[in-house]
Amino acid sequence: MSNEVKNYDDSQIQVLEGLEAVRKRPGMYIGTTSLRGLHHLVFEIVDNSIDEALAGECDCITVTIWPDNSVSVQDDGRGIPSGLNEKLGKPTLEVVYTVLHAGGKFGGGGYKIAGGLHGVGASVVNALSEWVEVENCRDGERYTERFEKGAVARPFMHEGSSDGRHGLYVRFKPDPTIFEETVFDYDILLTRMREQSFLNAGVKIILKDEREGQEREEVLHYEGGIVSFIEYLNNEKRGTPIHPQVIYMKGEEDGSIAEVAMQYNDSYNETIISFANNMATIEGGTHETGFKNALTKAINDYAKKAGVIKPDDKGLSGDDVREGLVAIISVKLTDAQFESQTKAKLGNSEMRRLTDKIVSAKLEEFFEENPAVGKIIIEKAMAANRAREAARKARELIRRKSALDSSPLPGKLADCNEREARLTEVYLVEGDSAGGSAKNCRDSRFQAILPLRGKVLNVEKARLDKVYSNTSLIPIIQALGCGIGEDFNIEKLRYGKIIIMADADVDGSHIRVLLLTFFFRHMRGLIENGNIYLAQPPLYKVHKGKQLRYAFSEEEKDKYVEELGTKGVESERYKGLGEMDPEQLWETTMNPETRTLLKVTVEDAIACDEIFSVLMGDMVEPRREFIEKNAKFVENLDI
Ligand code: 28F
Repeated sequence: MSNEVKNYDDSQIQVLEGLEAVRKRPGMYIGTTSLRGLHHLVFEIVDNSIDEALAGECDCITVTIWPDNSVSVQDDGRGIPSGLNEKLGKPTLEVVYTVLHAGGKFGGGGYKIAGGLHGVGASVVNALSEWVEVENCRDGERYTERFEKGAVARPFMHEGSSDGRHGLYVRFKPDPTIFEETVFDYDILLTRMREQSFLNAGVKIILKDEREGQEREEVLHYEGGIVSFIEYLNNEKRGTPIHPQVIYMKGEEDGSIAEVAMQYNDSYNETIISFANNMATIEGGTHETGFKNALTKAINDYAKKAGVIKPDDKGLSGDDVREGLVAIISVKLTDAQFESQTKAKLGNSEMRRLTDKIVSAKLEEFFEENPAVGKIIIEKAMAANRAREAARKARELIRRKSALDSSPLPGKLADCNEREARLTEVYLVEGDSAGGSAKNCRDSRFQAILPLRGKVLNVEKARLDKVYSNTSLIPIIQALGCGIGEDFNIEKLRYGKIIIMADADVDGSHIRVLLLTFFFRHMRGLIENGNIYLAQPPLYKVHKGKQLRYAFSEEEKDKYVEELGTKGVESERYKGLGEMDPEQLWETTMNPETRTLLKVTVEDAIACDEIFSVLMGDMVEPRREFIEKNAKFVENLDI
């Protein structure tokens, strides 16, 4: 430990305090220190290259995962100005990487439109990295600097000529004392890089994985921008487009830009994905509201003009006109205001007016110029309207029926005594035998059991009226008590936790996906509110004499076999929940003290949406390919 006294000047102290603040409360700067936060580091650095691309100065961005699980990002932009920052008397590069918020937005200058602003995130990434190496090629010269946990480790150096190269190269290794997980997931980076290349038409992003045995490379480059995004989403995985061209609209006002791309397919689901300044607004906001209002009005106006709807008819609802719709809304604006603390809902009211104005004008024009397509779209909305009418009648029938036998709860439900929802949980159990043993071992004070009858309907391919007349779904709808679709009201939910308990085999997985698809499509509020869980029954019983262990994975089984001393040890794979006696089922899967539950969260609507559309759509090919590609995701979700 060197004993020289470091006399920091006040700017060094400001730097160290700033970076210390980031290391103390990383969540304040990157959301979480989970896998999502780890990948957010890459997104922050890439955003700075995207800014350089938006300035028209960079054509290609290369992102590489290295064997030591460091990541490098390289662009061919101008490079960071090589002079000294006049205020601090330090190289601009060092200031961008060590002073919090050193960049345009906080230091004056442009505005944040691409999720980053030339270095806004760089100092945060630096603070949270074990080391960062920067190579800056600017005006034919090459400069380097190295940092460790945010502090300068090797000072700024002018290395000489850049041999004609220009741009910035940053390689960093996240600090394992901050991040629980430091192994990068190629697919998480791929999803976001693909999104960025759609949202910034013409920017080429190359993603490489150089790790042993999983070398991969993908070039993401779409001149078509969000039109290409629609083509990507509407490929065979979601259903077949019902009109050839993607409808594209764009408008600007007071420096704000709104872009919309949309296309209908033959499925019954709507996929609307919106962005503000290239960041996904999963909870929507004013830009989505403006789009939806204009869409519903434009289609009703056109249907009335075409005589398909009588002037005094009720008209088509928002759900009717959005059935089978895939749409991307991307807005770029200066002072973006977000409503929810997750920054996932846009609040600027001017964006409602802007998207409404653009979509109204452009759609009317489009229908005039493409009457055949207008007709197809109206016919689909009319069919959806008829199905909704049928669903309403079916729902009324159920209501009347349950009103008649005045027991709105399904016969099979073994309810619990506690009436306060947040203290209770209901197990949705596959099959009567497992349902029977679950009823025997549960704690009836707060645990309810609903055995599921037969196969749950695949709602991915069914309209609402089929859902209401499906004997396996109706008991679930009645037991939960909060309605579905337009009727959904989470205040009326009868249980705090809804726990899907199915076998750890293929059938069990299928039931899980069917139920998750149903909840995702018709009761998404339950997933967003964190009410849905997956029970984790053990895979193996490992025993030797009186000693008994339950293993929940292959690795755990091997570990227990090892632990009990291999000879005389037996391990049996549980085929189904029914094989377990009530005590074992209670101990391993239902006792809150000892069980493991997996909470299902809508981490990324696109990924989940894709999973349900692909897994549950009726196209076999993409389904198999998707499972192979995403097995680990599916495993993680334990589907
Ligand atoms: C791998 C990550 O960070 N690329 C960057 C630039 C370009 C400029 C810049 C960056 C000082 C404080 C504004 C060059 N010439 N890739 C990147 N490329 N930062 S970061 O300027 C930083 C200024 O904020 C740049 C003219 N204007 C801007």
